[in-house]
Amino acid sequence: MDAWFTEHHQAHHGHGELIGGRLVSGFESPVRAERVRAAFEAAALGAVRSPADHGLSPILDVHDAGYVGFLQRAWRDWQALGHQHPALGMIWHAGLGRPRVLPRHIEGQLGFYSLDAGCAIVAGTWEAAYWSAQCALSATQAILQGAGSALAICRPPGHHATADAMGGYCYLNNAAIAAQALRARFARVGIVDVDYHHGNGTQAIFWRRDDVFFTSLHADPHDDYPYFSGHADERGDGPGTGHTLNLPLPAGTQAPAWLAALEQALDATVQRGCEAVVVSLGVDTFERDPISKFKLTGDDYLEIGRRLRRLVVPMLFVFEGGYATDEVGANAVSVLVGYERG
Ligand code: Q9C
Ligand code: ZN
Repeated sequence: MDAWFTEHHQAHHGHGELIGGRLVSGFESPVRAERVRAAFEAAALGAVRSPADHGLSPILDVHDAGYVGFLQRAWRDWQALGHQHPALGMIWHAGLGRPRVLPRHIEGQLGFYSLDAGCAIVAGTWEAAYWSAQCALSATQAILQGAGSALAICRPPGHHATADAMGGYCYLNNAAIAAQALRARFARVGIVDVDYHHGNGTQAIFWRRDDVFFTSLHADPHDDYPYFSGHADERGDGPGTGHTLNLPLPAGTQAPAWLAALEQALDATVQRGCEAVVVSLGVDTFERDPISKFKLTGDDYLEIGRRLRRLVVPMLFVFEGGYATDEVGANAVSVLVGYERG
């Protein structure tokens, strides 16, 4: 299995996030991707490659053009006001629904295109997000050309980004962009999201579709981010009804309960006849993750990889969350080692 990685991710750095009303140093830091790359190289699973430039078109197959244009010019517009500090997306209250009219002012646009205040924009945010998506697209191309598996070491992550809004450290939805591109060859594509947090952005993108099955194991949204989606009764809408499967789990969940839920997700993925699968690979389910409350151990990630072998279809791993910087590389790569070597 080969991996796609680019140094462009480092351009997105030096940003914080608002927690409890205070701006703190960001958990989603450049070292995360570096650790995954180093662990992948140490495991000698395959080559680490630089992504080709697949352009904007496959991104616009998933994302709103107005939103993409905003991401491209947000830092310039923000800087033009004299600001040197990161621009932070504001919160619009979920109960009020989506804002109706796009404001002209950059401050208003930051709110219009944000789900929460977890997404700072710095000078290199667009560069990093663009190339993160290109990693996913290059790994996708390998699968389209016949590879059995591939890894996209994406940073920033993607699964909280909707078609037209950033959220939860995510700007472009790498897994959704990959799944959409896989549709060129595979009639039915599955997305198995194992990140600690519900993949609300991915769910929203495919909510009304029957050609992409989305299933997610995550923290119960009563208790954890993203709070407003991921409940078990969310199953899709219209033609997409039954093509979303949410498996929320309580704080403190350990491997036996987590793996039992994974089996349910895999059963459903097989049952839907998915011909290729994207794994949204977050390892913030780890017992020492600083922002999460599940209790998976290092060895559990090998077992997750072994269990995924049951899906005998091409599999694309897309890196998402995981904030225990000392272990994030080993944990993510253990999933791949379990998958490749059993
Ligand atoms: N008390 C991903 O894992 N809120 N995003 C953290 C901590 C946002 C996580 C608050 C978490 C977003 C890709
Ligand atoms: Zn997460």
